[in-house]
Amino acid sequence: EVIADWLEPIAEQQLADEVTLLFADRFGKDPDGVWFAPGRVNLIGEHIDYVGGRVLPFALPHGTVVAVRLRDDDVVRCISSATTRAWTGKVGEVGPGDPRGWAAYPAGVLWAIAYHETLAHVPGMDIAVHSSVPRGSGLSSSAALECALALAVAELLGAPTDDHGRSRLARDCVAAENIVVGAQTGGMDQSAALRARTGHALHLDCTDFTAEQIPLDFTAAGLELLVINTNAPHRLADGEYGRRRASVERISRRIGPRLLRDEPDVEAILHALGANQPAAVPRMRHVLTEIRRVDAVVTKLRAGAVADIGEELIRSGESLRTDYEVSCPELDNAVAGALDAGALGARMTGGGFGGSAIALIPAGTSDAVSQAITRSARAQGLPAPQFLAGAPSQAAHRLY
Ligand code: GAF
Repeated sequence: EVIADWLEPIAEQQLADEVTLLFADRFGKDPDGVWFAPGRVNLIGEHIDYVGGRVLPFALPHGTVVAVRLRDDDVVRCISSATTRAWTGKVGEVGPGDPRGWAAYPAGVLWAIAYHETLAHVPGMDIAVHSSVPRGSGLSSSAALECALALAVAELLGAPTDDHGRSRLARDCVAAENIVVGAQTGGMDQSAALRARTGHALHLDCTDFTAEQIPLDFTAAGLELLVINTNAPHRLADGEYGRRRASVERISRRIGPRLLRDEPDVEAILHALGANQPAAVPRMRHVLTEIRRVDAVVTKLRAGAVADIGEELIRSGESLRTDYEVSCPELDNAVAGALDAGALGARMTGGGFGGSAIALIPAGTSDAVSQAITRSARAQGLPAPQFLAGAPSQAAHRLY
């Protein structure tokens, strides 16, 4: 008998209490407030945010909280419940690659907010971080940290936090990641953390970052969305992600948004490309077909046919595995195990090379499916995965 490892979300009140305790213990005062931002999964639209595709993420109930207190000087102090490594510095000293380590995320956000003049002046502050999103799980714990802090700073210092304001904050968080952390990620994760809505997926157009909310109710359809954290090591900054991005960015720009997104004859585009760049054909086949699968899923969701998106999820995962080559044995096991155990669809989610998969399963089968995946992971000598219930949840907000 195997026991599947389930990760329940920590209640917001408890997260707030814990981070407040940490803050008071280390800084000797109470924070001005506590802000929460969620982790995310992407339903479909993988590795196309950075070529101006449309993507469909939603927010998880799991998230990261920051407790913040503004200071009278320009000193920034960052601590986290996840590490004893603290950071003390000044916004003016932050820059590309500096600081290194986890503090690059909060320091980078403050730097970007100042750099883009989202706020005229970013003062010093004390920051404590605490999270229920497993790190390195491909569920965007780093975007959650960035976005919780960005919202905190905006609310404390009076920057707009309506949807337009949030989309500017998302841009700041992306800049933090691209420039200070040095990871060439797109804008999907930060947009999900700041702009998703309970019971909806965020249909985000990554050409101009306009978005619409698509109702997404698995329960009403008699379904559940199982999230499988493979516990395989996963690193976005370590080259493969950037290489994939570089391999399609220039070609996508040359093809242009009309052919990239609207031309029905994908084979004709690939045929023309194959004449002078045959090696790029599989990568671009993923991009072009994934863009069209997102459209198909949105059409099905709008028609209330949630169960029918399963086949698109399967095709997306196959495309990521064979054409884009961003999967790994742990992800393949999660997907195959879920489908064998009766999932209607399953695929890797997020950047890949480890991280998490999602599976669309009939309601009431999550125990059986999670046990089956755990069993086959063990049989193959892979790390025991961890399971989360994927209920579309609320974007970043203030807890108190
Ligand atoms: C990571 C990145 F951060 C996103 O921008 C996106 O490219 C995703 O991988 C792949 O779809 O999460």
